[in-house]
Amino acid sequence: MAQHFDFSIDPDFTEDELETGRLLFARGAEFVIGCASLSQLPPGDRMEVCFAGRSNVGKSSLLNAITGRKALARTSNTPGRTQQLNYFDINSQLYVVDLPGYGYAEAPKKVVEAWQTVLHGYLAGRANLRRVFALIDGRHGIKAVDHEMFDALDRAAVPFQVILTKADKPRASELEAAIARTQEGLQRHPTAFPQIIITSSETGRGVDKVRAAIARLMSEG
Ligand SMILES: Nc1nc2c(ncn2[C@@H]2O[C@H](COP(=O)(O)OP(=O)(O)OP(=O)(O)O)[C@@H](O)[C@H]2O)c(=O)[nH]1
Ligand SMILES: [Mg+2]
Repeated sequence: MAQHFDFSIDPDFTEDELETGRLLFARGAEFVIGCASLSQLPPGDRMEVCFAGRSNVGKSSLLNAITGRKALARTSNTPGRTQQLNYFDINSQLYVVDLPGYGYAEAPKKVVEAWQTVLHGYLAGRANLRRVFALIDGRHGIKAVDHEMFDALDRAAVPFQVILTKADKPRASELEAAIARTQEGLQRHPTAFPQIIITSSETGRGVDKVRAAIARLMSEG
């Protein structure tokens, strides 16, 4: 019998946890290195989380939002712009990694294949990677390429948590539908974390919860 998972929306954090999250990122972030290959990764001497998702889903924008820095990570209207694993250091305690987007149809096949190798090698092999934040566009919900990525995470037993992005764009009813489809789609992924965070880098919605979720992970050691 298939197991049934409940995916709750917008986890509750205490005031203390939200404050801890705010403080964690209050001193901003520093760009460390952009890695084009696995041999360039910095030593895994601290906790690490990463932002993964389709091209243009809003990974770099969310990183800028949680660090309160408008142009820390480069954002772009041109999909596929982030071509490296971009490492950001938070207080010498934590790495947040901005990953290159996947599923960009117009990228040359060779480029796509090379990236998949790097990406999958990273996701499966990075011992200090505690959680992947899997960003999904709040207008569309999970697509086939996202399922492929989630399957890879399931196989590598890397826990991931879904963050819906661009929540300012869809109408309320469209957002509700995308949430429902996402909850449904996650049923088949045993390594999905059972809480979904709804965000907008434009309005700031949910940004405090992303910070608190990362701070909670750190407090869990
Ligand atoms: N309305 C709205 N637009 C957003 C939001 N987040 C990102 N965008 C826009 O979406 C586009 C892509 O954002 P990025 O943050 O560069 O997306 P990305 O996932 O890093 O893209 P790649 O690095 O190419 O994979 C930019 O034009 C952003 O301004 C949001 O919350 N609301
Ligand atoms: Mg980017």
